[in-house]
Amino acid sequence: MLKKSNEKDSSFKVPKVKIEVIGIGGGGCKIAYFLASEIKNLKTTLIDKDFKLLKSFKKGKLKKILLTKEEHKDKKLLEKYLKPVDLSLVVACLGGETTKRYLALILEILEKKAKINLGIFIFPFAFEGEKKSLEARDTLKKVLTKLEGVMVLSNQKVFESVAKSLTFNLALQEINKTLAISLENLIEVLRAPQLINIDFADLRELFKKSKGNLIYLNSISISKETKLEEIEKRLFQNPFLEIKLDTPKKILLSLEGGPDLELYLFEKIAEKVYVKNPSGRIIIGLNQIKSLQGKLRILILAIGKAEVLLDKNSKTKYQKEKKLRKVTKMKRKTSLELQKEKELQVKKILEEDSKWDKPAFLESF
Ligand SMILES: Nc1nc2c(ncn2[C@@H]2O[C@H](COP(=O)(O)OP(=O)(O)OP(=O)(O)O)[C@@H](O)[C@H]2O)c(=O)[nH]1
Ligand SMILES: [Mg+2]
Repeated sequence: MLKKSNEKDSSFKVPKVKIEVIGIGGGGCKIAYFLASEIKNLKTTLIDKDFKLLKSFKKGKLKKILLTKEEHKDKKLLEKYLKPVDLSLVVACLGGETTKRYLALILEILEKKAKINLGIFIFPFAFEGEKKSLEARDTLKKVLTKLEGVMVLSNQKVFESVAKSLTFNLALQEINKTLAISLENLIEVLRAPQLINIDFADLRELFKKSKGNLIYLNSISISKETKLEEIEKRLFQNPFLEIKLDTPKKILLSLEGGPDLELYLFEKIAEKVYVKNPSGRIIIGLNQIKSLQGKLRILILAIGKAEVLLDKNSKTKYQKEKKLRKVTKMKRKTSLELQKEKELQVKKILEEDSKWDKPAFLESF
């Protein structure tokens, strides 16, 4: 019989992984604070220049770093207060000023302090303007090689997928929630012992000697009766990711179910993931959790090249949409003109025909 993961077993201890979430700027701090409230025992550091905002975060054990806006002072402050960890999750909104000014510096310090640095970056809304979009892309390019991996989410996509009646704040909370679900699952998998274990060493193996990887992260909880095609669709369809991963280089897959879970289902799901990456490496974790009776919880962390982000010629989505709007406008204008031309032609024919008794358009019948 399989051993239950939540049973205490002193002979099977996983070394404690030191994980810290670091929020930068207003948006980054808000998201990091939310993650800290959702995920147990998560070290949290909030970095911003806005004293009032930092003060508003009250619950839990938080480290707050108030930037002075004097770069040399801030560098010292950050070097002093950012402590060594195994995994740092750096959250920032790429459209923010603080992020633009400080992200690179913070990552340079973190490169020396954390074994793995993962960036969780939010792209601005399209309505914030093309300039913001381009700036966000520039910031991303500047910092990409300082991180092992980056996950890029899009505020714009939230708007496309939530109910129109939702208030602005609630809509933003949706993205924060989706993010928290995936990260919570990842952190749990790294921390808790499993039947087939995924641990921090596997994460290191995933990012071994390579920086600037693009991350696809998703976690789903579903009934084990769900059709395989539906599971696959949901697993590979995180609606908020700005950039999709086409051909993953390496995949980490964690499958968890209740004591009633049949092994063949695990095999079938793993197979679906395997075909996405037949020549690459897949690390699989397996676990049984009593509370997951009748359910499945699947986590996927895939990494691939982030070249798409660095391509100078690739236009931002906003630019593309703008171009599309122009083309549509042109087409509309042309079809209107055509309509007018047609009407004029018909009028002409009718005028011609009025000279005769029978209208021309009846002749074809
Ligand atoms: N997903 C999400 N995005 C947010 C949230 N709060 C703000 N943003 C986004 O953050 C971006 C602005 O960046 P901020 O981090 O607030 O700005 P900043 O870095 O503090 O710099 P300043 O502009 O000087 O305040 C915009 O694109 C917002 O849409 C949030 O709670 N969730
Ligand atoms: Mg701010």
